[in-house]
Amino acid sequence: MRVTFVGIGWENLGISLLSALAKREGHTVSLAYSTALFNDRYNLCVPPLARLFDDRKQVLAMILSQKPDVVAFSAMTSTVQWMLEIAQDVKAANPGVKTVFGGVHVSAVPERIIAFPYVDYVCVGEGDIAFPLILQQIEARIEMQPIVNTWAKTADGRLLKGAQNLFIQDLDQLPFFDKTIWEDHIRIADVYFTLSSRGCPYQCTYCFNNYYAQLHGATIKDFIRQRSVDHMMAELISAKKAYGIKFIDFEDDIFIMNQAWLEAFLDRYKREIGLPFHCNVHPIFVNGRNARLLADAGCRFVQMGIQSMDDAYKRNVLRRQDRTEHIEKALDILHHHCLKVKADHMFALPAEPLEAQDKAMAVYRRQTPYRIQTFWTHYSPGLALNEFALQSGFLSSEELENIEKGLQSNFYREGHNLTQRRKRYYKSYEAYFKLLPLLPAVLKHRISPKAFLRLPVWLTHFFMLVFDVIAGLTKANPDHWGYAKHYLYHISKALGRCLGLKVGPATKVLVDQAPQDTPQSNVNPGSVTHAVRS
Ligand code: B12
Ligand code: SF4
Repeated sequence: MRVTFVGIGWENLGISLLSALAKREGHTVSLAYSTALFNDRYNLCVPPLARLFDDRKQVLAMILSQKPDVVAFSAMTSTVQWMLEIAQDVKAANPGVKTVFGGVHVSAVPERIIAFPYVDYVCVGEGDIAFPLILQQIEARIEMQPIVNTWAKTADGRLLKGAQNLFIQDLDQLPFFDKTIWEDHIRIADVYFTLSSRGCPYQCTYCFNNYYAQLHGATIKDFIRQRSVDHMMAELISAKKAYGIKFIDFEDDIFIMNQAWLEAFLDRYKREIGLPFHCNVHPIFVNGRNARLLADAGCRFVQMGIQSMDDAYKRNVLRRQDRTEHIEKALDILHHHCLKVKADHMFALPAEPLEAQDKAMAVYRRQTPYRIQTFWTHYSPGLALNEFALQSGFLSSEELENIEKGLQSNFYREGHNLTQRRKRYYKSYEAYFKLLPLLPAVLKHRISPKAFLRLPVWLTHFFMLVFDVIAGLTKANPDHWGYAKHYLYHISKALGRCLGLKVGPATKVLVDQAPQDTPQSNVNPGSVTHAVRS
């Protein structure tokens, strides 16, 4: 059967994995990809340029030209609206095609997504077992039976809800991520995305783990899973050969969660891979030993969530377990081991005292991360933070309903329902936090956010972008360079297309060996170890 995944903006590891699983079952997989230039739902949103490079029509034409039996979408809140529109167009052009939706947004509000007439299946939670079964059912054209983790519409309009599986426990039974489908579009060698684990021990109220962990009725112990060192290493060795990768980005929520695993992995990684890499850490898990081992194995950059420096707010509203003392200690240790820290910081959190920004400034001045990555609070479905925001008047139920339906997705560089005064206040701190890493020590106390308060918001925003780009590029983070090269590649490809010139694929394959070849690729979906919640 022919399956087309629809990708937007960046590589999506959920798609990569489901593609490998579909291929394992003998299906033909292709990808229809939107560059979403200048509206990538990630960093850049410049509407006039986004309109200029809009490739929606091409994506639709690409999907239809592949004559798929199934079109599959992996949706975040930032992308679901666009995907629903594409699904509608696909169905209008070819009503026989089945559309399947999954991903974090869909898992939070399956009832909203299945309600759209052009959506046939939604996957709630993990799709590793469900997706191959959905394909099997569509292919066999048999009478529809409920499928685990899946809601489906029957021909006569009934809704069939499958049982919610417990989380798949043995990640080694899964194939490697299928990177081959991205080769035309993503510069895989620049930054190789991967994951060793799933799950997080915490449930911060603004994070998807907050509801995802409870989806399958599992305990936290069942939720946190990790691939074996062998399985992880086999993927990296294969990818290094196939693509000549230069830098690895481990996107695990907390890469350093399991000290024993980390030590065994880093020992082999250092000897057999030896490439610089990036990973996510958590202040509570940082210690002298793991920081030293990370640095020794080639880790150059770590990303650490800080979000707010108001301890009481953080504990009571965000339910984050770390305190300022953990953060200061972690920054000390990481800097001592020359690990460059990218700190995640949130603005416009509902009812957070304004002084939280001054507390953060004091810490950032003392222990300046190489980059402070700022996020403006947005509300996505399923979060416990939404309840708080509703009760405290920062969010209306009408807005939440629109967000859940994918009709309103505020971008992450704006705030939600902010007064101009508040917006200006946050913007001035944002610009200052972007500037801090560039300032010599003597100027850190001399310049303050007040310097930006007098400027119009748009100018402060412009300065902030400039500081951010300078910090990213001068600190030689492959992440930044990778992002810049990604844009350059796609802009030249678009221009080339206008001029009738052909631009080659984004990734050069060195060895014709698909990195999704897994040591144990003959597991069928029905036999994967799992338990069904009654
Ligand atoms: C890697 C990552 C990124 C990467 C790659 C993004 C991408 N396109 O995949 C980068 C750094 C680019 C990124 C950027 C952003 N990210 Co991000 N990211 C992640 C992260 C850490 C891992 C995602 C992942 O690969 N998981 C592993 C795969 C295997 O799991 P999965 O995707 O969930 O897929 C499984 C199931 O969901 C299901 N499934 C998924 N899709 C489908 C489709 C079908 C048809 C079916 C049947 C099943 C199915 O089956 C899969 C296998 O079990 C997650 C947090 C997390 N731990 O998941 C955040 C996360 C997805 N990101 C998030 C956000 C908000 C963003 C940004 C908007 C933030 C920002 N401004 O920077 C941007 C948006 C970028 C974009 N346009 O896509 C949020 C999304 C919340 C939401 N409700 O939408 C998350 C959940 C983080 C969080 N703390 O809440 N991100
Ligand atoms: S620690 Fe990070 S990944 Fe874990 S729940 Fe909190 S925000 Fe999410």
